[in-house]
Amino acid sequence: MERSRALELVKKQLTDKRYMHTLGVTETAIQLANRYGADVQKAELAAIFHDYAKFRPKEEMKQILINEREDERLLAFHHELWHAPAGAVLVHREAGIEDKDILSAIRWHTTGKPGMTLLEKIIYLADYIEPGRAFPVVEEVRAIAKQSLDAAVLAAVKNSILFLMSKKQPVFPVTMDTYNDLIQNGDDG
Ligand code: DGI
Ligand code: FE
Ligand code: FE
Repeated sequence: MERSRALELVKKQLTDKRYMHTLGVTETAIQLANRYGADVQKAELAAIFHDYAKFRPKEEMKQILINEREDERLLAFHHELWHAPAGAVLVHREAGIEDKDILSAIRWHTTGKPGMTLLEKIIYLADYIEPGRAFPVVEEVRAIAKQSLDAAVLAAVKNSILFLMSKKQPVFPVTMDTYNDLIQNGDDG
């Protein structure tokens, strides 16, 4: 799909602020794909569509997770986690994206997963460090991203978990699994 067509489809789904975030993730994902040798067109499309389901009604997302037999543990966790797997389903269904690599990068962009592919890592990280992000550790993670993709993904996962813990929020098991996998199997663990 053409970039312009993808952006047109996504813009209708998002607020202006979230659309700006999407443009930031897209530019960052393209840079990371170039730096780390990923498919640039897949990175671009996955980034454009990554938050496609962000503003879908909770009930709609819940039904999708049930009908598509997604991880049932999600239902006991915050609905913020639902837009990633629901997004993969809806981007396939409504935008006609069939590429498994792209859909998988969308599906895992919030929690990560053990054994992430290059494209999954790029979308996860681009979401965290795009230019619109302004939390305290983001500069540090941006700097690491210039040196090592795995080290930067690990820093992003670690800081996400620390942030959730500092707010007394539960951490989804897959987020912890992602952290453990990177620590035990990553190049920089
Ligand atoms: O959609 P974005 O805001 O661009 O970013 P995202 O998809 O990475 O994260 C969406 C939200 O999900 C964010 O507010 C933090 C939350 N989140 C991420 N991992 C976990 C989580 N919430 C819980 N409870 N547990 C997690 O493991
Ligand atoms: Fe998201
Ligand atoms: Fe996002």
